[in-house]
Amino acid sequence: MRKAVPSVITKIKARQILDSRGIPTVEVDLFTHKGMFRASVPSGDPSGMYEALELRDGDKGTYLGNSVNRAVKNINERISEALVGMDPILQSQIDQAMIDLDKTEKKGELGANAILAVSIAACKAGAAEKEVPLYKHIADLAGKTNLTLPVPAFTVISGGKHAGNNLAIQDIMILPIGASSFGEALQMGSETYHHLKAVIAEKYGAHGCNVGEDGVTFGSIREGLDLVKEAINRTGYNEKIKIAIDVAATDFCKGEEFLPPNSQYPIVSIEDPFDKEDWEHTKSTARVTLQVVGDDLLMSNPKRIERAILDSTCNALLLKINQIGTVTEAIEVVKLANDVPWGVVISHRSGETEDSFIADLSVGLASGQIKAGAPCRGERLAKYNQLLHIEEELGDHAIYAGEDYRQCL
Ligand code: 2PG
Ligand code: MG
Repeated sequence: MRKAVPSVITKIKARQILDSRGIPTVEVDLFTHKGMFRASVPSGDPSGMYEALELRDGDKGTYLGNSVNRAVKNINERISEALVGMDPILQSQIDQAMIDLDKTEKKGELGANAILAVSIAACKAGAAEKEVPLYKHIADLAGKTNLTLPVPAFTVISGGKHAGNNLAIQDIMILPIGASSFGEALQMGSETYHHLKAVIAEKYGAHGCNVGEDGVTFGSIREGLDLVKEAINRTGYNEKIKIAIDVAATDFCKGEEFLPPNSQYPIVSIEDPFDKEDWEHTKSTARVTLQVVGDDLLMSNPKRIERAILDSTCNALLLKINQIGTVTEAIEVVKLANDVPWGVVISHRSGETEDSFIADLSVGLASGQIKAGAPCRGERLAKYNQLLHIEEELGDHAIYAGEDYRQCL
């Protein structure tokens, strides 16, 4: 319901903060007559030339070249000048104004980190202006009516670039698809995680457990899967918890087939089984019933998503909002995936902040799945705990995606 005096953006103030890896990132405070709305952006290992560009200062003497003072300045001067006076409800107009101001394909002029921070803050302000929860505002923007709590993909073992161990693949995750609510799924994830710590400590001693960038870290693929299977057995949830893996093959193999030993393990989802430019091998995944998630393959880029849809090179989209750069464009690529229909995983980055925006995004877009790391570390739990808040707020209307996690349209 609109008021007699519509609220407008009155001020935008950005600053540099540090992310969960201790690397600078952008935070913004956006003001309307309703108050102040804060947002910050994540950062990950860059996947390649098709993703939106993070603007970093490159001065090796300051934060090893990673400071984001130019992106902050772009918000405080150019973006602020363009957006002050705009109605925060008009998300697509706000995002388009920044795209027009930037004028480059990959948002390298203002920085995708600058643009996304403002886009998210404006989305929060838009929800407040309408006096609805953030997830509801996002659902309205996307034309969705079926608010749904996603199945969480909890990272329980990290490898690859995210950990200092010998495990080639990047993540082993657990999906509590048999839970009856998000709250129960979080309990299952936490219990499995703590059983896993005990299983590893019994086998290798306490030094076998480390906390990696997204969660716990560990050794070889089969060894890792056996440990996770044993931890799930100890919880007693067995059939209710499935396994997903992120191979992140670009980081370690070219043109080689990675075959998950899914006959022995309850693996239901596999991410990036081949190098990101290996479209030929990836085609072989079209025949599988397994969920094949495109992360590095797609880079959340609409052109690559369209190609993958035509070539049937995967059957699920991993959406990393900072690879695309605005809330409006994130909604559009999810629509592309929904139309196929593909599964949709809303994803965090390895470098995160306490901002829980992706939790609301996953409910508003009814993505069915969220990947936000281990059930430990504050910046990961910020997302999972926000989903608890949303479930509580929705009460009897709360729907947990559960076994429909791949086709939650
Ligand atoms: C991934 C993500 C999250 P990064 O590969 O799925 O784990 O990693 O943010 O480093 O790209
Ligand atoms: Mg990945």
